[in-house]
Amino acid sequence: MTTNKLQLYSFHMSSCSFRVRIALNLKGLDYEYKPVYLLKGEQKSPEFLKVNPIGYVPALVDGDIVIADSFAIIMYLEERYPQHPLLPRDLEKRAINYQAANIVSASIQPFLIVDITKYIEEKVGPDAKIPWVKQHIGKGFAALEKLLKNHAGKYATGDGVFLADLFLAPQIHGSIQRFNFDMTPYPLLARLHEAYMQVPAIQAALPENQPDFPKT
Ligand SMILES: N[C@@H](CCC(=O)N[C@@H](CS)C(=O)NCC(=O)O)C(=O)O
Repeated sequence: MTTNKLQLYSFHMSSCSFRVRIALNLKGLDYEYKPVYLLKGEQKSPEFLKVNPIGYVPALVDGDIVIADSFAIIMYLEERYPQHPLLPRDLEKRAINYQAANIVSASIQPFLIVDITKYIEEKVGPDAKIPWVKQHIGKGFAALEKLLKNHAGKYATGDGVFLADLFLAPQIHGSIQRFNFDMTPYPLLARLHEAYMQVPAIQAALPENQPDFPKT
């Protein structure tokens, strides 16, 4: 049976799911939260692989439409539910949003997923994981700091919350929370982080505010 309510397959700690949760909140879209407990390997279950064959969260179900990958989901939401546009009208700023989002989603986050960090720990050594993680976050953050210098306002590309912010907020938050990452060399990103923590749509999307966040 198909339901009209949107469904989001998500894990509270997943930064990729966090991006989509922010988009849904900004657009005021109600959704059913379908938890996929990554630490128990539920993303590799036969049922979930039917939803997303690569076994990653997030995935969105909208009626008969099933979409996985946070970028694809956010662009779908943007076109299907145009309220609170996630892209500025200015073409240059729009492109900067794509660039910043892709630095996070292609050049930082993939290096931090459990399969990769486990491989580094096993093949290179147990002490290699944290330097590996910090090197990739630092490389991406240094680029973002330079890229956004001439574009930022209150948020990454002006005074509105746009696509770049949906990718930056979870990445900065997770880097600080999970890896105790020092933001001192990245003053612009540190300032954006402070601003993000005041945005209700981002607060509601934080890991600790999700139904699958552990109670104890
Ligand atoms: N490009 C994908 C990446 C998805 C992804 O890497 N998801 C992570 C959580 S942020 C995941 O499901 N990891 C499970 C695993 O590594 O087994 C997206 O943006 O949605």
